[in-house]
Amino acid sequence: MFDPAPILAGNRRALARLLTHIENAAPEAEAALAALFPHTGRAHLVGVTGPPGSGKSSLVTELAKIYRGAQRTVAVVAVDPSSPFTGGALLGDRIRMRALAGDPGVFIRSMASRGSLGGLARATADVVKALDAAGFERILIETVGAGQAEVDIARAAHTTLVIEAPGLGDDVQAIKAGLLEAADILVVNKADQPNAENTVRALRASLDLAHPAARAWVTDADFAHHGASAPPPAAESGQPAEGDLWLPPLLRTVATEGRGALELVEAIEQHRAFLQRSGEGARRDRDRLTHELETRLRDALLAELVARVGNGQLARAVERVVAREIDPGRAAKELAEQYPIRNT
Ligand SMILES: Nc1nc2c(ncn2[C@@H]2O[C@H](COP(=O)(O)OP(=O)(O)O)[C@@H](O)[C@H]2O)c(=O)[nH]1
Ligand SMILES: [Mg+2]
Repeated sequence: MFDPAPILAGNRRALARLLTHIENAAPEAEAALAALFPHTGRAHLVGVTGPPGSGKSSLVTELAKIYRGAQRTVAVVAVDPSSPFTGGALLGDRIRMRALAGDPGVFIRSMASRGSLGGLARATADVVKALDAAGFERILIETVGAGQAEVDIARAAHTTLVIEAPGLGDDVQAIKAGLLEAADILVVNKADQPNAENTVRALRASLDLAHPAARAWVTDADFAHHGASAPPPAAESGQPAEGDLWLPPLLRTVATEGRGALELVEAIEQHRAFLQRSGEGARRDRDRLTHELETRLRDALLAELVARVGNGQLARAVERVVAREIDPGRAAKELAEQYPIRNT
């Protein structure tokens, strides 16, 4: 029997052990997560995504420092499938994070790259649940905004930051439209670089495409955060006449000097307040849990089906589809019909 008490009481060794079980998809993890689940839902999850080298880790460190200064406990989850646990990038992260070492109000975890990216996304979600149950108030999740799995991880957060920086080549183009749509706050880091304004301009142009109605609200005075939660424009057709609307602000930061980090924390907290008062937070929570339940149900049913019809039959169906003897839809239906629904 898993005893959740040590983790709920903040025992770091018990927590670290559980996180390892989760990463290894060990059988112990399932029971532990079930016991901890009623204690989740309190943390505010912040996804930090963007291209490699844009300064995500540097920014996350600054955000963590500010939260600690405000007596908030913070957990950091660094997800980078391209860098294994002992890889150079994460070593760099560790050195950077040394400023936070030894602080019992901070917990830092780098996710090892194991199995599929889908598996990584699930393991990350479960690691975050464990940290949430352990009482960390803010959980910062760093991911490289490269593929769908990373976008999914970022989307699973309450507040998603998309970080850009000048000098990364054709950088803004590299931001997937889906990622930009998922952005609650946009950051141009490395604002100390001379070509930062080009990045700001390019990002704002992309933002206009992703959020056409937001155009008038994207403000970006130097290192100042302007009220991002504005009433919708009365003149704009098709807009609700009242209610809360969040329009992603665009902020500039210099992570290496900590500039703009306080404004960024303020923007995150404003977004959190917006989610709470508008009901949008509850809606996102429901969406996230619905999605998780459906994904797990699909996986379970598929595993069950494969166990019943056998791999041979599945392989034969694939061959028939490849040979164009049968279309994938019919093949799936035929297999599914062999799955007896029990009424017990
Ligand atoms: N000039 C400048 N360099 C920065 C800034 N933020 C981060 N860097 C540097 O950019 C490099 C990549 O930063 P890192 O935080 O590891 O980026 P990540 O790959 O997105 O996590 C490091 O050498 C940082 O020191 C900044 O605001 N200005
Ligand atoms: Mg990093």
